[in-house]
Amino acid sequence: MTGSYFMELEYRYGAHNYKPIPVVIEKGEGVWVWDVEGNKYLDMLSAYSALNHGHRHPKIIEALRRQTEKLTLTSRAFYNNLLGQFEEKLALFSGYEKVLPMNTGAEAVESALKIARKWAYYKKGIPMNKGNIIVAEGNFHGRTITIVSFSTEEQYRDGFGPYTPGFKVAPFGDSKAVEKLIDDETIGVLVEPIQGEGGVRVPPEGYLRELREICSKHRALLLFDEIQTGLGRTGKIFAWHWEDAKPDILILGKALGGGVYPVSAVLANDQIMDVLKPGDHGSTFGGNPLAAAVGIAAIEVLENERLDLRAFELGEYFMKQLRSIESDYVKEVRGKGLLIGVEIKKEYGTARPFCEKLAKLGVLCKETHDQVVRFAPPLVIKSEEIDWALERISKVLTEPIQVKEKATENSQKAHPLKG
Ligand code: IF1
Repeated sequence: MTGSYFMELEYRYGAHNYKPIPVVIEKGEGVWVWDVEGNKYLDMLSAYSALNHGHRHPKIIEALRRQTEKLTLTSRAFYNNLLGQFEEKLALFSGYEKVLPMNTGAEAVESALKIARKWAYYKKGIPMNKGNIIVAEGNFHGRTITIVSFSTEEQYRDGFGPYTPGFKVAPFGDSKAVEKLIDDETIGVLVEPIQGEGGVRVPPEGYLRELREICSKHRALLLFDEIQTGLGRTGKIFAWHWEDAKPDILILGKALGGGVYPVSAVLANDQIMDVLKPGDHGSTFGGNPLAAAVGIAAIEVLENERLDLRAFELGEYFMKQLRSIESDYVKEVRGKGLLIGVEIKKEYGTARPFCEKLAKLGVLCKETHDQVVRFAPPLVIKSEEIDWALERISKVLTEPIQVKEKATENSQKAHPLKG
């Protein structure tokens, strides 16, 4: 069966909310994946950092397999013997007293917002239901109605109102603008330490630390969404370590599931987390024994293989090599650790054709925000494999291109196999 069969099938029966790069993957191992026609690719997207451990890491697969032979789901109506072990592991590893286990990133963000709001009304004394939370322009925290309510990206909001009130937006990277927005009803500040979807935007140095100071000064909560930046990706276990700016509430997801299972969590200390009482919040699948087994293994692998250090060292190397490519098309190379964006100058069209060409040469990556090619390989990648990718990236960034006029037709509706 060729790839087009499976693409047609998805197109026929699936909602058209994506326009994937036309590669149909059927097998993955480590940093490599294979398509249905047997072609091999280096995965430089890693499911947006959910595959920090690489595809099917043996220790994680083993933990998953072993747990499937004993118990997979109980719901939180009962205890299971794995959950407490996972919570202990994650709490000690992250430096927080309490863990709230959820499944997806958006759910964890929603949960964090609920906790922050409840803390503000019951502990800080903000008048009930009057609080506001400050977020950053260009944010991406998920797709629920509340989360898209404070997105600044029109497409993510359009048609999904009415929107949830209670959010204010400050420019990303500008701590003074945040402080100006703080008033007596401010609950807290929610940001990504580096904006992923926003185009791999690294804030000016000091931003995270200044936000920490501002929040402490005004008794507002600092919330970091480290769903994408956490667990080694930026060259530190958490991106907040770069500036020693510990948030009051830390939100994790993606790689917490070791690339095999959705596992997310909210972390906070007792005095914040204890606003949740039995019945206030929950999830059928959150904290299930399979998720807990996988989560423990994911953290163990991260620690044992020092994936944070790998990201640090290889990220420096990769970024240096990318910067040394003499390309007319590149406006900027930026990032931290192995979260790297290559911005393409507007006059050379969007980043998409570069990603498509790279896919043809065996390097999988994905554009973000039209102009940026994002490289975020699994953290288990070796320097030879980075060199293998660099050869191809260098070719695509230096060979002549045809600049196409921007299509006027709505790209979301275009057939994936045509055009
Ligand atoms: C898609 C983007 C990345 C996230 C941060 C929360 C979530 C995400 C910082 C929600 C999710 C994903 C979602 C995925 C593509 C991807 C993405 F391009 F859309 F923005 F990574 F950059 N916070 N990001 O990055 O987590 O509920 O999805 O588990 O197609 O929407 P989720």
